[in-house]
Amino acid sequence: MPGLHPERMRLHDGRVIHFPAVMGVLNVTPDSFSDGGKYLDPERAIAHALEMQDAGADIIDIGGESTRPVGAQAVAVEEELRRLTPVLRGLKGRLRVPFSIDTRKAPVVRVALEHGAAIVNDVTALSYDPQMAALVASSRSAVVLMHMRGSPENHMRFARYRNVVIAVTGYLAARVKHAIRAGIPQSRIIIDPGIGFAKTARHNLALLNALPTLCALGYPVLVGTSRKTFIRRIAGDTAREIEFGTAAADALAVAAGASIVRVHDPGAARAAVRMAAAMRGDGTK
Ligand code: PMM
Repeated sequence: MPGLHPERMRLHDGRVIHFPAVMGVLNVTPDSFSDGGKYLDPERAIAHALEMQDAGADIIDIGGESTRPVGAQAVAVEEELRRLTPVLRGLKGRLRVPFSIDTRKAPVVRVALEHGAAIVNDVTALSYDPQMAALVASSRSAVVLMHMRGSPENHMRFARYRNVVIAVTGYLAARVKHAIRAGIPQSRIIIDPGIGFAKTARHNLALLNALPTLCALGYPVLVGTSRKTFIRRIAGDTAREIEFGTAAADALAVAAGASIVRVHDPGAARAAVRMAAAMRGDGTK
């Protein structure tokens, strides 16, 4: 099993992601929470992925279906692929850093893998599409298993817990077991508490405070707080307040043991993450 604070992950193509790492978000969607519609045009999406790479993103997370925490609309496989394919094609040979595909659907993963995806980011932790676990296992890609309740369309109805930390930790432990049983190696599994998914601000804060408990499961932990509603509520709603609030949350998440932060502004996150890693004693990366 990987150590408490894993230092790196080796991908199936031999590339290595050093932790703590910054994952830059590319939403090729009309309706994502903070950047919906901005990158629906393939040329703009491609340019933005390359900008994020230049700004210091270690991974680019590409998605064609919004999973925003307030009532996202389900998208058919054909539409998801129509949005993603020109972007994946356009990035071929230009993206040096690995990319993940943010989807819950196996047919979308298949196409992304053909275009070089190294990580599958499934917000349903391999529970939505029955073919997903076997596909991830056979492709030897890494996988992000995220906690959510309900579906991206209705999850806020399920934001009630006796103890959110115990619920999320137990769920992720069970999904890890499922992934391993399907043949996914332990060394390619990443877990994620799913900040904002079926969670109120109080739940998000409890989980961020409990990151050492999640890290104790022994897998790299990914945290996605970027521009989410609870950041806006706490830090303020101007662009600067949202960005500083996100950077503070990223730094503290890394200080508490997170291995990957998923963000819209990789430049800001990189500085915050480097600082936190240095203060945690990991050197300056
Ligand atoms: N958040 C969003 C989408 N995908 N994937 C993972 N693994 N973790 C997250 O926290 C996460 C995700 C929603 O945010 P966006 O609409 O700003 O991309």
